[in-house]
Amino acid sequence: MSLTQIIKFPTHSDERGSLIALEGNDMIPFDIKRVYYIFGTQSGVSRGFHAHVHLKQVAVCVAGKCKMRLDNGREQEEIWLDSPDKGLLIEGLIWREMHEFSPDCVLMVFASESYDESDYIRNYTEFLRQAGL
Ligand code: T46
Repeated sequence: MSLTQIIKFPTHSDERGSLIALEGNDMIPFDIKRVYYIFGTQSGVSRGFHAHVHLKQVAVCVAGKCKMRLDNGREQEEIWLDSPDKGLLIEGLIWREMHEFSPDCVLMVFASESYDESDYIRNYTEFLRQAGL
C-alpha cells in the first residue's frame, strides 16, 4: 500500500463559489469521532513527529498549504497538502511530520477516535520497535 493515500473530494461549484461536503463512512472512510484544526503556525515551525497505534485520520488544508512527511520505517514519502479538495488518509503505523506551513495554512483533521494520548508513539526508536524493525 502506498504511504500517501489521497482522497479527491467532489466540489460543488457555481457562480457563487465552491462547497465541499464531507460525511463519515463516505468521503471520510470511517465514523468521524473528532475534528481538530491547526492554524497560526509560525514560520519555520514543524509539528507532528509521532505515530498512532489505532487512530485513522484524514487531513486536508482548507486554506494555505503544508508539507506532510510520512514514514513507515522502511519508506518515506512527502506530499504537499495544498488544496481544499485533497484529503490525505493516514492509517496504520505511520510516523508523520508536518513542515513548511504557509502563514495562511488551516490544516483540518478528521479523526476516527476521541483524543487519547496513550495512542501516540512519540519516540522514533519505539515506533521502529512497534513496526517490527
Ligand atoms: C496528528 C497530527 C496530524 C488535544 O487536547 N486534543 C486533540 O484532539 C489534539 C489533536 C491535541 N490536543 C492537545 C495535545 C497537545 O497539548 O493539543 C496540543 C497539541 O497537540 P500535538 O502536539 O499532538 O499536535 P501536533 O500538531 O504535533 O499533532 C496533531 C495531532 O495531535 C496528531 O494526532 O496526527 O496533528
